[in-house]
Amino acid sequence: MSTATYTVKGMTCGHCVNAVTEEITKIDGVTNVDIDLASGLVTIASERDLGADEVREAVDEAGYEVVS
Ligand SMILES: [Cu+2]
Repeated sequence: MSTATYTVKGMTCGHCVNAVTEEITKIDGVTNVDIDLASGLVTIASERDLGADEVREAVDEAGYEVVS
């Protein structure tokens, strides 16, 4: 079990949050995604350590950008 936090730029409403949540949830091993819209903080719980590239790709797929 591992937890990682990223900052995502560009989310402005609940639809954005849903889109990002959906894409990240598709990553193998992800068990939970928690997003704070105001700060852009995305907390991901997973069964294995995720690569930053996988997360970046999923967020990109949703149309947003990981900034840290
Ligand atoms: Cu939105």
